[in-house]
Amino acid sequence: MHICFYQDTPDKDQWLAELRARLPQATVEYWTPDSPPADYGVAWAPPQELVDRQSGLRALFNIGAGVDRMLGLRLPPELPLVRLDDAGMASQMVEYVSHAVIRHTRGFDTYAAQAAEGRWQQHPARARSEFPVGVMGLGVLGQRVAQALRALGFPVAGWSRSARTLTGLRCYAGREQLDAFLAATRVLVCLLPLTPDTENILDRETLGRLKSGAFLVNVARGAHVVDADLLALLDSGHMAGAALDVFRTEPLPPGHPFWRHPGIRITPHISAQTLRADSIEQIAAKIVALERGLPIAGVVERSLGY
Ligand code: NDP
Ligand code: OXD
Repeated sequence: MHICFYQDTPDKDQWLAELRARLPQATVEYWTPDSPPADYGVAWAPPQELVDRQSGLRALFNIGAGVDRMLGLRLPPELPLVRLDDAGMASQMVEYVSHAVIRHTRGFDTYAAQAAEGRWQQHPARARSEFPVGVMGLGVLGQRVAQALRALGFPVAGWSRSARTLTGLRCYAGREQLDAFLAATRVLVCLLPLTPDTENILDRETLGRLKSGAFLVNVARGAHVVDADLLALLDSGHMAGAALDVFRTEPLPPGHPFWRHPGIRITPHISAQTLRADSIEQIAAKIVALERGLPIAGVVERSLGY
């Protein structure tokens, strides 16, 4: 069995070594245009040339949960594309979003600013019921985040494409229920995949439907948000702030107004990082299953884009 690997990151040699150790029966090579035909591809953001030259792949594994970049390539229609399922990302996402929400709802930025001035001043506590949370995307990550915020005592609703029933969550589905979901939400968490249906979904109109003093946590993809609309709503006071981990252009360009906006907290796409050991274990187990003719989870529904 031959596996071609591609990921343009400093730890690519460790990936190769650990894939080889986990799959000793396989030949695992870093992909180059001269690589021999492989049975499986394991890649993050590969060039089109890899897909074009490796036309005999039995499956292509995406080293991430979001497959928008892979689907930006011309892939053979019948090639199974497999995403990472959690692989250690859900608990990181829970930590990141819980931190962002609590930092906002407890006013910790205000206290940090006061401490920097040496000022001792208490503000009235605010009830969690003042901050109804809405999680867009109730998949592998969104469900875990929604349940964690609920366990922290926030009222939590969720929105997905198909109707779902989840304990303790008010669930909304489809475009026809989007307005009602937004109107009931003050803290909006975006955990949608980026697809033609969800690109630019967070614009002046949708964000404008949130309860006033809204707060956005975007940990999905930058292209979900219309940047100028978010800035306008922050400046108008309709939105109280945003925690943004993902951007249309990454790295976020130095002159982008998000960097300077006092209501925006920025992190460099780290809310849930790919964990090498967990990811290799998951991918290798799926390759072994495929070799045995068994079904695997995480195969992308190409017609839906996620
Ligand atoms: P899943 O594919 O498991 O879940 C996607 C969810 O979004 C599902 O609930 C799905 O609905 C819903 N959805 C999809 N399209 C629509 C639509 N048009 N309208 C309403 N709901 C829709 O994804 P994950 O939870 O694993 O990951 C979500 C995204 O998070 C990834 O695609 C990726 O972009 C991002 N991500 C970001 C990371 C970071 O570090 N910042 C790390 C990892 C992921 P349904 O339930 O009906 O299928
Ligand atoms: C992913 C990501 O999609 O890291 O896994 O953004």
